Amino acid sequence: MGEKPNILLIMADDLGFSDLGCFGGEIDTPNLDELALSGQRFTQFYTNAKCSPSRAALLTGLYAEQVTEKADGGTLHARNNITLAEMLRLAGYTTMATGKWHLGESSERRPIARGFDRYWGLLSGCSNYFNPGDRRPDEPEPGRKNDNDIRPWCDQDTVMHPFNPKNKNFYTTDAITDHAIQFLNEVKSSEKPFFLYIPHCAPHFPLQAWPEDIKKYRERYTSDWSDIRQQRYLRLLELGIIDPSWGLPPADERAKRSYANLGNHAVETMAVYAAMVDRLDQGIGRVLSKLSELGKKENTLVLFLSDNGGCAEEIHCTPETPPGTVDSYRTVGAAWANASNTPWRLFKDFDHEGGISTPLIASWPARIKKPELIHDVAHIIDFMPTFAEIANIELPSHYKGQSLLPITGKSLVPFFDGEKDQASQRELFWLIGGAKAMRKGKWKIVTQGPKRVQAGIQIEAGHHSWELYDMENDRCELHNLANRHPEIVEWMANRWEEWHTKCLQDTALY
Ligand SMILES: [Ca+2]
Repeated sequence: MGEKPNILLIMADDLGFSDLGCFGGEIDTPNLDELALSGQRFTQFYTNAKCSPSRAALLTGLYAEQVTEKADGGTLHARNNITLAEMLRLAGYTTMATGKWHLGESSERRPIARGFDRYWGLLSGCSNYFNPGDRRPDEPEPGRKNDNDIRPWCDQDTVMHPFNPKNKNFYTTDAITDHAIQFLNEVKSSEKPFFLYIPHCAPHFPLQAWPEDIKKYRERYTSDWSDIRQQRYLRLLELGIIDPSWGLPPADERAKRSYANLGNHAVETMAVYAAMVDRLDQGIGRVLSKLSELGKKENTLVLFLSDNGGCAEEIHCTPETPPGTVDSYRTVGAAWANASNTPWRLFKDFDHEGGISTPLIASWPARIKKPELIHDVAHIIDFMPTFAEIANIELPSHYKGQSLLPITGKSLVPFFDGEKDQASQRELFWLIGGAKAMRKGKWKIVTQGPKRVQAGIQIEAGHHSWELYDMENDRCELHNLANRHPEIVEWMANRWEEWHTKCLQDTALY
């Protein structure tokens, strides 16, 4: 291999499986579509079901349960793991990040302490897009999740709390894009390869977007969520991303209720969501243009994914104010999220396919020569071995005097080179707030967990037991085979328990 490639890793937040044009969506995403058509689209790429666990797994190559304080979120421990940035720094890379961190706010857990040379962004989970800070003169109070709920931002290692942007035209997605371009300019003459991680906040709630972007979409969403879902399903089939034998699951039971609750804000809600995705794509276009302008496009691996599936939470803190503006704080809700996650069942916070399936795009002109769909199973823990391989470095067993947990992910490089791994029997595991899953080969066991409220959704007691699905023939999880194959369920459930016990041992030191 020649010079080490640059790595540009872009992650959306709460983007559904079929929101992009190149994954069947009706939202305008020309820049990501072009990237996809010149590279690879992975159709069975898995994340965790929620923001923090996905970020922990992405950055460490380990399951979130091995490296975080609690399984459903929290912070990334510094003791048993190395981050992508720390590893790539050892391999001679300049390491930069801009966007949402969400892995801890204390000094030893912030990006600069975890291997990044440069950082600017939001430390916590979400924030007002137009004004993350204090109310500005001549403007209404910014919409917030709770009163006085102002989130911490960070510039290098200086925490900004509150962060009061000086620019009156501040918009989070644009600001992240601007910082990404600034960071690229800083390395334009450098001999060193770079790693630039851009974890965008969009389209995570609150629903806020520029009026000119929203305007494009009002007409498009005069069709309701179920029509949009049907249209997406047909395009996914046409694109060859899904199998016609899987069918389209019935509409989620929460969706009709959610759509009715949106009332006369129903169209505006999805128009704003689409505008957020549109702006995200525009920003990615600007970053990719900069990469070309600097003559670095050819030998840069660009990856794009979402951290989890579309979000069904019904948080409408400003029920009278339509979504979109600085003073609103609303979510897209279960109806549009059901469309967003077409064709899968369920949502963010669930380990069914709607929570953990992401579109993944990989482009690397110098190495990925054949544009194609990759139907093999891969997982967010695979970035660590992938990046180590292309950076030509052995994964260390120790770092800063601590021994590191062994990596169980698999490099994606063979896929980039056109190899197939259809017969893979690798085991993958999930746990989120009571929901559990395991995948091995074609089999997947999954539960919604014990009776409780998850992501604002009531989980009934009947969902406690394991379901079993044949993912080759039923990836939409419509035909539970648990009663037909109890021995498979039992074997996999035991494997899940062994995995979980091992995770608890891995974190027992904390
Ligand atoms: Ca997320």
